[in-house]
Amino acid sequence: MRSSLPALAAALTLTGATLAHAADLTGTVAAPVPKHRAHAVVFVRNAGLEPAPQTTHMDQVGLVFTPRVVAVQKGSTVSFKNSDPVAHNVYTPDGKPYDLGTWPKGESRQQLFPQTGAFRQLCHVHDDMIGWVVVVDSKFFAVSDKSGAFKLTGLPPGKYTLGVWHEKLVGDDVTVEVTDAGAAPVTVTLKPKG
Ligand SMILES: [Cu+2]
Repeated sequence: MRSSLPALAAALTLTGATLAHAADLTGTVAAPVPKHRAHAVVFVRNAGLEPAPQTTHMDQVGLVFTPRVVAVQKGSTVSFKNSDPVAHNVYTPDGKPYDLGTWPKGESRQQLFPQTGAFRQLCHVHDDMIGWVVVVDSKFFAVSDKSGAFKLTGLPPGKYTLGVWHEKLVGDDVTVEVTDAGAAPVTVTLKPKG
């Protein structure tokens, strides 16, 4: 083991050098009512980077879409799982509407999201269930937690415009700068629509 330590140290140094120019941007979403700090999607509007679509998961647990809001990059897939002992359905009336059908516990169905926008996810079996898939044209995005905190990871140095989406509120764009030294925490303020 001892002989491998220099190699390990070299590898760590290399990793550090590779990541030195990217920074994490932390921030907080502020809202007039504390409960609305959560589930805001904060995203970089102008990163200008290669797309990197992924598969993201949304579950149905205890008759609730969990998480309530998922954000994905345009071209990504969302896998909808049913974890309840009752059948659930997933459909949206938004954008190009779809209905994925109804399926039992333990099964999943996938949907591709090729267009940007905010798409409600609803269930024909349970009228009060609602979740959101928010599709952004960006590789840098985050959903705020209960306290309003969010983190955009791995931003290269540069000036960026942050946009925000919330199911009930709106917010102005915020300009931020990431330098080799990192980025100052940012506050994104939500306000009532109109
Ligand atoms: Cu349901």
